[in-house]
Formats: sequence, C-alpha cells, structure tokens
Amino acid sequence: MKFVVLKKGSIIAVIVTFMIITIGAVWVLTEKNSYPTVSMTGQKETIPSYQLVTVEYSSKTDDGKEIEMYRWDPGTINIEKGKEVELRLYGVNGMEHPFYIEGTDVKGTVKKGEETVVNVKFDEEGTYRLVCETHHSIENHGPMVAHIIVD
Ligand SMILES: [Cu+2]
Repeated sequence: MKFVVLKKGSIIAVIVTFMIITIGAVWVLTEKNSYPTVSMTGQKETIPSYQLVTVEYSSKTDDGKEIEMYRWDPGTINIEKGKEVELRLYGVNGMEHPFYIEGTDVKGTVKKGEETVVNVKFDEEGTYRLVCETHHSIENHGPMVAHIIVD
C-alpha cells in the first residue's frame, strides 16, 4: 500500500495556487463589466473625426417669394497642423453638393442620406475654405462655405 505523503510546504503551495486561479477567474469575469478609459496597450491611434452636415434655410419674403440657402454645419472647424484627420460629411438637405477644399486636391460629392469621408492633413497653417461648387454664392443659394482653421 502506497501513501502519498505531502509536506506542509506542498499543501501551502497547492492552496496558494488555488487562490491565484480563483482570484484570476474572478478578475477575468468582472473585467468584462468595466470600461477602460485609458489604453496602455499601445493600440493604433485612431484618426480624429470631424462631422459636418449639409443644412438648408428657407423662408418667404413679404411678397411671397420663396428664398433658400444651403450651409455646412458647423461652419468652422479647427484642425491641428500636420495631423491626419477625417472629415465625415453627411447630406441632410439638398440632393447633391460637389465640394472641394481650396489650396488642396481634396474634392468629392455629398449626397442626401449618404456620408462622404475624406482624410485630410494640412502641413501649412491657415484658413482653408470647404466650398460647395453648386452653392458657392448668394445667387446660387449659398454661400455654402465652411472654414477649416489649421494651426
Ligand atoms: Cu451645396
């Protein structure tokens, strides 16, 4: 007949191991309910996002004439120089807004109910105009121009 002889040290080691596993299991289970506010794992930095929408103002003059204009909302955004950001342009009012950003080769079209995303990076400080080609002046139901301030 064989007996398994456990020394006092072995028993303590087994108890400590069991406790570590238990604490670890509790930690893993409760961790799912927590929301980390700071990432320490060096994950890829996400690109800052700026959202603009196309809006319409309309009214009627005293003599019954319908007047309307289109705008970007917000009309001004601030972007850090040399940092890549994405502009998310969502079409709410107006069927289509072909646009460009002055001083860059960025251009595209915003359509109603769709989001147009362009990535931009400005290496020079200054104020850049986001211009809708269709509604660039009062005569064309604008000015649909947003200002991108880079510094
Ligand atoms: Cu427009």
